Amino acid sequence: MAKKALITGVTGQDGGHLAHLLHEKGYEVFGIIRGQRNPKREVFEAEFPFVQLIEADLLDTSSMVRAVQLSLPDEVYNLAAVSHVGYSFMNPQLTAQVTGQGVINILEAIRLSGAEKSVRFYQASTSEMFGGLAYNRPEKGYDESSIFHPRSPYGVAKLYGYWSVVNYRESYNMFAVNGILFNHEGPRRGVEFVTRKISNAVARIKLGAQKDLHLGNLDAKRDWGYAGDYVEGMWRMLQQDTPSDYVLATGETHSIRDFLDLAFNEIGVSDWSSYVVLDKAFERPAEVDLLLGNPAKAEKELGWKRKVDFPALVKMMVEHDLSIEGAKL
Ligand code: G4F
Repeated sequence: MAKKALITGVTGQDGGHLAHLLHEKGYEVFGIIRGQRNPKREVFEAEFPFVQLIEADLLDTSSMVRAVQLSLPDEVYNLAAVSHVGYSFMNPQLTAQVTGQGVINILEAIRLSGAEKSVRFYQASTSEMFGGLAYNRPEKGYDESSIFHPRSPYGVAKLYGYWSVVNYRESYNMFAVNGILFNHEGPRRGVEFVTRKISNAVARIKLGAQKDLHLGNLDAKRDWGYAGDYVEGMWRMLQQDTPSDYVLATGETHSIRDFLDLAFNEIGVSDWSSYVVLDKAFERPAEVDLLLGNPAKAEKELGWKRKVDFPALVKMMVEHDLSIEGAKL
């Protein structure tokens, strides 16, 4: 019989990649969709006709119980969150409820359905739980034993979710794991995130549809991988004999300036300074200056390794945006 998976956040970047991966692996895939007449539904159904959508909301545990009872999943992937760090500063309480408390709600929904012994649970934890250079950065990058020091309402809420997963594993013997994922990008990324904002703007500048690009802190460094590689790691975590938490990362870090160099290079521009406008509106009250992950445990125990490197990622994103933006003209 086909395995069944339930994905929250299925309409997001990782949800799309994961739905495709699980479908290819022969899973019956269920996804949570939020809200009445969600405008994303039509577009989503056109690309993912194989995903059975269930209307529910992480903030409403009874609806999550219903989703678990309807889908009877073998695996649950909690990818739903208020996921934009900048937005979380403007909406800290909503972020706490969805990104933090939401984890408890779905874990409780699994327990209330009596499925805590049969379901394997994946929690989308994040490198934003680490604080950056000033906060205990190990030589080889952050790993599973590094100290946390979140620097945003988003990071704080994710840390609550992280410890909730550990607590449910220890208290109820649940197969529940945290994937501590460093930044992962690609053509499915929303334009509110810096990589896609840049690739999209570069394409539009090339096509004459945009003049400049407003950005905040260009000196921050991130460990950027390709989202398609990372969902494979999520799945592998749930196929292990025993539950454990894993860092997924590339082991390299690059600045926003590095991303700009490569992206503008794709359209033949070597000096992007006349296109980029520094704009305080995109700076954050507290910044994580540097993220570098050490994926050694995942490489050893899961046999996972990223396939797409940084230059290939930037190229993929700019080429994609040139193609979709070109088609709009
Ligand atoms: O692309 P970002 O918004 O991603 P950020 O904050 O690193 O968070 C992403 O990765 C996390 C994993 O570490 C996830 F947990 C999280 O959900 C999300 O996917 O910003 C990256 C960097 C920051 O330092 C930001 O200050 O880019 C800097 N930046 C500079 N100008 C900008 C901009 N970020 C955005 N979004 N927009 C700008 O105009």
